[in-house]
Amino acid sequence: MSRIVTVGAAQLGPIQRAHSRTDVVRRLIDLMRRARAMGCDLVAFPELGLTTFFPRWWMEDQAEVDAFFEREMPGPETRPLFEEAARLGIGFTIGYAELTVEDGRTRHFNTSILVDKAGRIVGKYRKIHLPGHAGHEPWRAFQHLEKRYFEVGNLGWPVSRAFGGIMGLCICNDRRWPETYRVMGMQGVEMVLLGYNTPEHHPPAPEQDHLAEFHNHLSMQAGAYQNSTWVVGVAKAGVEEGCMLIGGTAIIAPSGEIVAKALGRDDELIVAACDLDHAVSYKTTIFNFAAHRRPEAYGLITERAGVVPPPGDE
Ligand code: CDV
Repeated sequence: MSRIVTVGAAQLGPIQRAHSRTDVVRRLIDLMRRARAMGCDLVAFPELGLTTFFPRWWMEDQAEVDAFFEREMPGPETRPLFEEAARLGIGFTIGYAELTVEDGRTRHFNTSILVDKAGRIVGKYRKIHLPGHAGHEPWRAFQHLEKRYFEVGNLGWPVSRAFGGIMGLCICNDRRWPETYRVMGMQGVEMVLLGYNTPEHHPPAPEQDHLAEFHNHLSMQAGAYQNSTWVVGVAKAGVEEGCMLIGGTAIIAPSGEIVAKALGRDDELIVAACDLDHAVSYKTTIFNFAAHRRPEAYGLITERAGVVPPPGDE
């Protein structure tokens, strides 16, 4: 048996601050058309895929910050993307900064959506692992203020039944945390789609810089294998406003093997025919959760060992 979902991972080169949403949507549509011409059912775009990665700047004027956020999806500038997807009959995922009012309160999230072939939103995720810091740290070459500009996502990790399988979303830093994949793995996820903006330079620990691409793939390959799922990781890459972002966009099989990988750091489409049934072998043998996971023992082990949370982890 096979259930093929042909996926395009559409890496983006940099988006500078001067680039308008309309400029960016034009690039996205170009990649989407190329994906459709290559037989894709679905094309995945990166985290914050409509604007530059604005958390690199300290801003005090909330109106200036809010200009990077979408108040509706689709809105006037993004509707052409949805219309083109429906016209072509291709699904997509994209990340964006979401401004919404819930119970009378204005809220800001780092969000990703899954859109089906008819242009309907069928999945939504708000980033949970927000990296960086909340206060101004002028010693850094650039800021990473996700903790200032976004709230922790409040939707958990829901999965969607779409494209003939079970699809999940996460965003950038989430890919480094086993919990991300495991929560979706326990819901039977078969394909996790994620976007990232990862600076090559990590100001608090420059000794890790040369491993940035290795850690990117290590996290995604481990998440794929340990949860028997496809993982599609899509970069925004290249020199954006003076900050070098890694590339390494990859499509990873449930075996943990990379089946397609971007070569450069610009707009680049990679494609793979992903058989969702590849996951079945792992889900029913080595990673048969029902047969082999021992959640009752995990609690006991930490309790008996007197494990206390590390400093700063309360
Ligand atoms: N956008 C991100 O979440 N970036 C982080 C960086 C700051 C480490 C990442 O995990 O790639």
